[in-house]
Amino acid sequence: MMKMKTRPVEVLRRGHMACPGCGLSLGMRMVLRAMGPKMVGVVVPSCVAVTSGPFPYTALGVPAFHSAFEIAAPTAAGIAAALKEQGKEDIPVLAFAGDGGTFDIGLQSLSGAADRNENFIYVCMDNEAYMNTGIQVSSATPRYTWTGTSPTGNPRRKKQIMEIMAAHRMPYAATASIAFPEDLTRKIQKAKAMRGTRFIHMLSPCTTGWKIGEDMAVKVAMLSVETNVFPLYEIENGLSYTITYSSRNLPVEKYLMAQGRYQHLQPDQIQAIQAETDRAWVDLQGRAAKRKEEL
Ligand SMILES: Cc1ncc(C[n+]2csc(CCOP(=O)(O)OP(=O)(O)O)c2C)c(N)n1
Ligand SMILES: [Mg+2]
Repeated sequence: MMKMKTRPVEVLRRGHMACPGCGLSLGMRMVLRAMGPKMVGVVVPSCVAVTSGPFPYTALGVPAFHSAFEIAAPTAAGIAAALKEQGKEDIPVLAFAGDGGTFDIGLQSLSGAADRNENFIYVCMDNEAYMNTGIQVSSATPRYTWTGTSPTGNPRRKKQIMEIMAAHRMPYAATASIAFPEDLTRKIQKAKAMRGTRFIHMLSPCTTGWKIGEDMAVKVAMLSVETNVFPLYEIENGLSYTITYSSRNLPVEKYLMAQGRYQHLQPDQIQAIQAETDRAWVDLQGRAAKRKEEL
């Protein structure tokens, strides 16, 4: 008998409203596929909401609540509490928000929810700027990056959101990439099997804001990992670090020069980004090694 391959259930439907080649919508699709159709979603103003589509249409094949920009986390916490009250604790709640909605305007409400260890999964789709409003700097925008409000390059450094989340000593926090779907799927499934506040940080290449071709989102995401600009790792209980993919340690220039938003960089700026990336990578390896020593 011919072996039939079972196709995964696609929770993000066809005909969504994202730009062609959007890395964020691909990430949403992978996350939702890993979650499966039995869940409740939360979206807030961002490209996540654009992808989901305007009322009365939706590309999300699950019930979802479109909340306000600054309250993705408490909205998810409230829905989880209501489901518990109804005896439906087997239905997970997952919130999507952008980097602006997470690193900036939603940070205090996310921190409060994580401090209370509310029961939801939070996925930050980080495209490193306020994209759907026209490419403005956020605190997730890396140093020297071109955006509409940093035309000569962002003078500030990227906020270290994983360190902030780890400081809450929450059950689970992980980075994930659309270029590593198996790692991403495993992390979502692991998070789904846990309880309490779980945080996923996903770098989401944006064709428009990063000035890359429609066929480049996955390649650029892959280069972010292989250059250690965006390492793949997870943190359990805020303390136990595990690197989940050994990168090829490629020079950061390969990642930077693949994108229009970095074409203005001078050699000394590329060197500074390389040095900072190296320092962060050594620091991360140290944290992961410390964990092994302790076990
Ligand atoms: C309180 C509030 N302020 C501002 C806005 C306008 N607004 C909607 S989406 C958005 C940008 C969102 O940026 P980000 O969270 O990074 O998501 P992205 O669009 O990049 O996916 C802004 C400023 C809003 N909806 N609500
Ligand atoms: Mg953004």
